[in-house]
Parts: sequence; C-alpha cells; structure tokens
Amino acid sequence: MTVTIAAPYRNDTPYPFCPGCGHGSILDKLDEALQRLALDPEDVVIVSDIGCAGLSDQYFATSAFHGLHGRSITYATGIKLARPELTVIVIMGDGGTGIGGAHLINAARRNVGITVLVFNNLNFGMTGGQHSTTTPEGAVTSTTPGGNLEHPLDICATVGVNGAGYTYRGTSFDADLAARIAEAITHPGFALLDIWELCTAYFVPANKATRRSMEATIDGLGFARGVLMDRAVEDYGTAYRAAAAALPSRSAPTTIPIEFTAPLDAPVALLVAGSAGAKVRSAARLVGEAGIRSGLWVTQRDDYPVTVKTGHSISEVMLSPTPMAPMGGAVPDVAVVVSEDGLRKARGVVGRMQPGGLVVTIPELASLETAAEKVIVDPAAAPGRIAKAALALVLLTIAARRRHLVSVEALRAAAAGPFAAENLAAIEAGVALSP
Ligand SMILES: Cc1ncc(C[n+]2csc(CCOP(=O)(O)OP(=O)(O)O)c2C)c(N)n1
Ligand code: SF4
Ligand SMILES: [Mg+2]
Repeated sequence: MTVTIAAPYRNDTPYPFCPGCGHGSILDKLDEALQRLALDPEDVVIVSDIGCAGLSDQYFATSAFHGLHGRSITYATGIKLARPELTVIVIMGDGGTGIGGAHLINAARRNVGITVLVFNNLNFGMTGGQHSTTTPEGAVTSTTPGGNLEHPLDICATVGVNGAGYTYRGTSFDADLAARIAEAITHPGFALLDIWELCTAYFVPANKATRRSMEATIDGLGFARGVLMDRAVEDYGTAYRAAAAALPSRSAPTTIPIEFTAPLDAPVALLVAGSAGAKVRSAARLVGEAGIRSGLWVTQRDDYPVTVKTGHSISEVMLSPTPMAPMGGAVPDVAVVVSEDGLRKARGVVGRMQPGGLVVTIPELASLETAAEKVIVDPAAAPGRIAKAALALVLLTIAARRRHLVSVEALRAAAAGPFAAENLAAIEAGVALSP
C-alpha cells in the first residue's frame, strides 16, 4: 500500500553517535528517501545487526528487526520471502558485512529483493576501532598499529559479479545519496549501497582521515563511484512463487486398508540383512505393509552406509498386535540373511538368537553361527531364475510363512505398485521354495 506521509520517518529521539560520525548523516538520507517514496512506515522493515550501525533502527518509526552481528541479510531474506509486500532495508556495518560475507554473496546470487545499506566506516567502531574486511591497505587501526597489510574487500564488485541487480558506491557526504537510496529501494532485485563514511572516534584520529582523503582512497584503489550496476532482474521471491505455483498439486495420502487377519498374538522382531542396492529395505517395507493390511502395528528402522550403493543394508521390522517402539540393534526373533555384507553387520545379533528363533539364509552363508533354527534356501532350486534384487523378498516370504507372520494373500496385496510384477514373482518363488 502506498500512502502520502507528511511527517519524517524518524522519531524524535536524537542519535547516540559520536559528533561527526557518518552514521547519522546516512540515516538522515534514508529518512529523506523514505519520504520521497511515501511508503507506509508499517510496511517498511529496517533490519539491523550489531555495532554502532546496528543502533539505527530504534530512531525510525518503521517496523524493525534486530539480530546477531553479520546476520541481518539472513533475517531480511526470510522477511522478504514470507512477506513480499514489505519494503525490507538492511543496515549493517562493514564489520557485519565481513562477518556475514557468505550471506551477502548468497543474497546477491539469488537476487533477493532487499536493499542493503553498508555503513562502511572502515573499522569496527563499537568495539574500539579494530580493522575490518574493508579497512584500506596501510590504514592504522587498533589491530593494525603498523598499517593494515590486507587489501580491502570490494563489496560492490563482489555482489555485482554474483548477480546483484543494483550497486552503488559513494560516501555519506554525497548530495544525491537520498535519491540513490530511493532508487535502490524501488529496484526489484538485490540492491546494495556501499557508503563510505568517517568514524570520528577511531579511524579519523588514527589516520588523519577527512572526506577528501577518503574519496582519494576510493579512487586510488581503483574502486569506481556512483551507480555501478542497474540491471533488470527478477527478484528471487517472485521467481520462487511462480515456480511453486507451477508445481503439480500433491495427491492426498492414501490409506492402507485392513483387509486380512494376522495370527500374531505377540510382537515379532524381524531382521533383514543384505547388501546395499539389493532391495532389502523395499522388501522389508512390503512385509511391513502386509502387516498393516493384516491389522498389525508396524515399525521399520533401516541402517546403511552413507555410500548408499555399497556395503550392508539392514532393515529391522517390528510386527505387533499392539503399539510397539521400533527395535534398534535388538536380538531379532526372525532373521533373513541375504548376503555376506548383511551377515558381516548382523553376525553379532544373529549369534545371540535363541533356539526358538528362525534364521533363513542361502547356502553360501549356511555356516553362520546361531542357536536359532536355520533354514537354508537354495535359489537355484526355484522354478525360474531369481534375480539378486529379488532374493530378500523370496527369503522373507519363506520366513513369513514358516512363522505365520503375515499371510501370502497379504504379501500379494502389498506387492502392488510400479514393481508389482517383480514383487509378485519373488513372492511366488518364495512359496515354491518354502520347505
Ligand atoms: C559474531 C560477533 N562477533 C563479534 C562481535 C563483537 N562486536 C560487537 S560490535 C563489533 C564491531 C562492529 O563493527 P561494524 O559492524 O563495522 O559496525 P560499527 O560499530 O563500525 O558501526 C563487534 C566485532 C559480535 N557482537 N558478534
Ligand atoms: S565509535 Fe565510530 S562508528 Fe561508533 S558512533 Fe563513534 S564515530 Fe560512530
Ligand atoms: Mg564499521
């Protein structure tokens, strides 16, 4: 909403800055720019962080957000994305700009529609005049008593090369500063003004700095002044909302019907141990869904290495007639061991299984040590060839039948989906191989 504002955006409280500090001059120019634009003060958010520059928001009758040093751009980004109709203006010192340097680059690269005013007084004013990322080479500060050895950061070039829509470099003395601030605010993309100014408490006495010497330093560094970039860019929020609107609407979650019964009257902990990439988790999930279709409570807990296509893949499924917490590394009642990778990981718990337990595995792993009943299944004895990726479901079908965990009908019903044919073939192979 645009309204006509007669009164300044400043409130009546005097600034707290040292005499001659450039911060007050820039804030006066910001006030003038806001008056030119006649925005509703409530729709303007001044976002600041720490340092003398960070004291600024309280002298304005606008909305405000004040946060941690160097992070004002992140808050401003969030505010602008959530409330695109607001005018979001960041005020930060050169200290905050360096501390939050990555935020600056990312906001420029995304072209978030905020305006950043860098109050660049070439040092950490509030904490005693330490050097910052913009302190010129040779400048004397409390941390560079022999002269700064570092080259100063070119803020405008940094954000410009990373995609900013609008950049300006000038000083707090510039007669057109209010006009440039207003221009930056109306730019739809990321806009930044690098405004050089004097810290009269520290930088000025240590470097005999004046307006002229400051301008000479800018020119001597080869840093251009004035509007350096003004290009048409779409702000990130607009592009984001358009992309979100173009996404297909999400289909509602489907409910798994309870259509079978399970004979279980006590919880059963089922372990599937195989190799990553061999459909261990999806086979375990299918048995879990068959359990849900049979009215059981089911949890599944998976474990696999960060290198997802090598090493082990373990799934622990709890099937229970009453709600149960997921098992985690517990000794299972029933284990299906599909490969050497799985056995390596599960050898400990399988070895601790009791005589009442059941282990279903393949001939190559027949020597695994356990007190549980061992069922060795030879996939070569199946009527058709069993793919490596189908083996977990074949062995699970055998285990499910032998211990009456879920019915074959429930397994078949859970097999629906994009891999229905492969899953059904594996279930039928399991039925054929059941001892
Ligand atoms: C993350 C973090 N580091 C350091 C500080 C300590 N600190 C408070 S003010 C300040 C210097 C502020 O310098 P600048 O951002 O340039 O603002 P100025 O005071 O010069 O206006 C520092 C380093 C802090 N508050 N937070
Ligand atoms: S210490 Fe420097 S930056 Fe802070 S108010 Fe004083 S002159 Fe301004
Ligand atoms: Mg500073």
